[in-house]
Amino acid sequence: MDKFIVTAALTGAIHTPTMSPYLPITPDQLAEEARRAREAGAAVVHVHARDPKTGRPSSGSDLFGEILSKIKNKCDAVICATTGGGFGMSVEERVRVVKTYSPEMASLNAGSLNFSLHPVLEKIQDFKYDWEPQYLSMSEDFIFPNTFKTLREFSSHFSQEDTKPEFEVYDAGMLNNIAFLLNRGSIKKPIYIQFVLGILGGMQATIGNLLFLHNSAREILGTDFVWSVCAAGKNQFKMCNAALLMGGFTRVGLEDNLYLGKGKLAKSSAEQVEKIIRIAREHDLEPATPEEARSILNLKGPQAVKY
Ligand code: KMH
Ligand code: ZN
Repeated sequence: MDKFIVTAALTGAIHTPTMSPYLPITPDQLAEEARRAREAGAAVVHVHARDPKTGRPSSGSDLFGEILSKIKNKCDAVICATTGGGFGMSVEERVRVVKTYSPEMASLNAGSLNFSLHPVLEKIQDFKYDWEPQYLSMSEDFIFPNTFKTLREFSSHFSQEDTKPEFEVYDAGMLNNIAFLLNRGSIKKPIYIQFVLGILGGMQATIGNLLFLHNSAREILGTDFVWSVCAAGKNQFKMCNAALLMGGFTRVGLEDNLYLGKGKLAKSSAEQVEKIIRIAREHDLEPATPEEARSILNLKGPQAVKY
């Protein structure tokens, strides 16, 4: 049986509490959601921190440490911590989780882009918290900064901690950035790429775009990479299905998509994990365990983290 890695992105920093009552906020909720996603077949959980009282994306280091250790105590999934953080966080705030807690893996956004969610304000008027409309509205004027200086500095912190970068690639130019970092010796092969589609500011979540990005990656990186697809919004499962047929891995979770199907809110990321595994088994594909994912991704192991 071929094995594929399922990542569950539990909460993120783009959806806000009013959008779904199922969005996990507190460290205990995140640890429970990680356990459920692992039980459903996810090998990796991708996590952000949120203020436990208001659900606002947070760069609080102690908070992130509490989340990481609670997840580690509840399940053996690989933890991929975000260095993307939330709208408006400084690069120092974003990368602190790697320097402080030395996770096995963390996201490394491979370039800058407009990254907005402001149109959602046309659909929701009453918010639970004042910060929500302000946060969403500021995203109209937000550029997600990942300059070459940031890429160099982040790569250096990742290699110092032996933290595996999951390169978030939103468009083809970012593949060139990865090649640049390889040529400079800032990073080393094999590369792990998360193709991120469907974000307002990035490429649309279409099969044509995924094929284009995959072919571009092959041209630039040869075959020394493994990859996954993260599609935000309603095309999440279509794109994950395409990735399965292309030999890629899949990312689901409420960070990227709040729904299980048309008009039906997902009650947990675990429900989405179950759905993509059901689809995969129709193609005779089995989900990798966390240990298998560690070997596929050359991770240092949970004993080497600092949380
Ligand atoms: N929110 C996803 C679209 C990160 O956390 O560094 C991209 C992401 C980036 O997960
Ligand atoms: Zn994220």
